[in-house]
Parts: sequence; C-alpha cells; structure tokens
Amino acid sequence: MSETVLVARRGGVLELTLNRPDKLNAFNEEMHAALARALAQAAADESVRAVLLTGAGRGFCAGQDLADRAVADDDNPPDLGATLERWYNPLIRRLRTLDKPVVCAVNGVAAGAGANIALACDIVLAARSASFIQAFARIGLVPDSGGTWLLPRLVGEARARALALLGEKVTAEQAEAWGMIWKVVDDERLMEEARALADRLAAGPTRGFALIKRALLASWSQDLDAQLDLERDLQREAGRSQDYREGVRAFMEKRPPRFVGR
Ligand code: LHQ
Repeated sequence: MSETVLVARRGGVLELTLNRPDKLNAFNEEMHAALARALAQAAADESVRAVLLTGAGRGFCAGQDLADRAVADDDNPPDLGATLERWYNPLIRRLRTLDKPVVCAVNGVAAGAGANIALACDIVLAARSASFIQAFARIGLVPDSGGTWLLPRLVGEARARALALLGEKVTAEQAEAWGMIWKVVDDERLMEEARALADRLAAGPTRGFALIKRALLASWSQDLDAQLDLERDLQREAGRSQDYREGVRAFMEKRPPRFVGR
C-alpha cells in the first residue's frame, strides 16, 4: 500500500488524505495510482456512502509534481496530454460520476490541477487560510483537470478569464463570495466540520444523491426539454428506492428518517 494517499474508514465515510506534505501534496504517478485505487474502493463498497478528500500538512495540493514532469530537452518535449489522458482526466471523471457524494476539505493552498480537483468535488469547504491558484499560465500551460469547464460555470466568464490568464491567488473567503466553493471554515474547525458534513451525507439517501449528481452533471449539456425528460426518468428511479419509502413514512410519522442508501 502506498503512503502517498492515507485511507481511513470512519463509519460510512472513506476519508482520503493526499500525503506528500513536503511537496504540498503535488501529484506524482504513485499518488495518482493510490488515489485511483481508493476511489475504486469507494465506488465498489456499498457500505461507503460518502468520501472526504483532504491534504496532509500545510497545503491541499500543488497540482502536478513539476520535478516529475521536468522538461526533457528541446528535441524531446514531454507529452503532457498523455499525462492528462492517463491520470487527471480519469480522476475528474471518477469524482464527478462517483455514485456517492464527495466532500473536499481544502486545508491549504490548492494550485494548478490541485485547485481543479478540489472544485470537481461535490461540496467544497476551505480553511480560512486556504487559497486557490490557477497556476497554469504562470508556466505556459492551460488550466486542465476540468478548469476551463468548471471555472466559467462556477464564477462566470469574466472572473474565469482573469483567473486563468493571470494565475492570481484567490483567498478562501473570495472563493466563497464568488460561489466557487460552498463554505469557508476557521482553520481549526475545518476537519470537524468536513467530517460532520460527510457523516451527514453518509447517513442520507445515497441512491437519490447519485441521481442528483447525474442530473446536475447532465444539465450543462442539455436544453430544458431534455433535462425535464431526464428528471422524469431519474425521479421514476428514485421513487422506487427503499429510502424514498422510508423518507415519506418518516415524514408522516413525524420522526427522523433512517436511510439505508438503497
Ligand atoms: C512543488 C510543487 C509542484 C513539485 C510546490 N511540484 N514541487 C498536468 C499534466 C502534466 C503536467 C503539467 O501539469 C499538469 C497540471 C498542473 O498541475 S500544472 C501546475 C503545477 N503546479 C504549479 O505550477 C504550482 C507550483 N507551486 C507553487 O506555485 C507554489 O509552491 C505554491 C503557490 C503552490 C505554494 O507556495 P509556497 O507556500 O511559497 O510554497 P513553496 O513554493 O515554498 O513550496 C513548498 C515546497 O513544495 C517546495 O519544495 P522545497 O524543497 O523547496 O521546500 C516546492 O518546490 C514544493 N512544491 N509545488 N507543483
């Protein structure tokens, strides 16, 4: 087992900690492979009902380990597209399509692909001291890991353009004010709040959550008519779940629901 991603099981939550703190948790291939394995475990294990992603040390993730992708020489440039195809793109797809909620606790700086991996999670909490940097343009690159897709949708075209072109730091408070993330939390309360949120989601109607994720993802590429059709189909499926029956029963009986995730 690789130490580059710490995997801890807490009730229905799988807690994943990026763990290369001396490199601000920048990604090398070993860390990518470890994270892919952990997310596959989260997907396959029915008793895992939410995932919590965070980073060890003072950073969340500084994106690609630039030492790992050092420019070879003028005649033999690295194929960065291959790195995206092999590692980053599957990771973003996995986060977006995982049929359980993913909470991200951004404990410090999130730069480059690290920023966009955080933003690809379902609910993003950030420590007050954390920041987000689209560092790509600083080294001549293009925002990847979904950045050019996510940013304009989250913060609007004007801010997305400036962030991508300037690579300026966005503080956690600014990110919250712009709607880039869900919430800022005082540093010392970050993990407590993130765990409480993940626990709450893990006790929720997991099947329904998966359908919500599908509907929201599809909404970006569909018109209203197609989306209404999709909502009809997904609601049909949700209506057949055990958790829907329990939710209605609990409401009628004026008690909290006991969801089982099916
Ligand atoms: C690092 C890194 C790092 C290695 C900090 N690599 N060591 C995808 C496909 C293929 C290839 C290309 O890229 C991509 C996507 C990307 O992610 S591209 C963007 C890559 N990331 C960056 O450009 C960010 C680079 N890092 C920074 O700008 C700064 O480190 C930030 C602003 C994140 C934090 O600054 P500070 O708080 O001042 O920390 P620091 O710079 O002193 O970093 C601490 C250590 O971490 C340091 O090592 P050292 O041995 O000197 O203590 C850094 O070298 C190392 N580190 N980021 N990406």
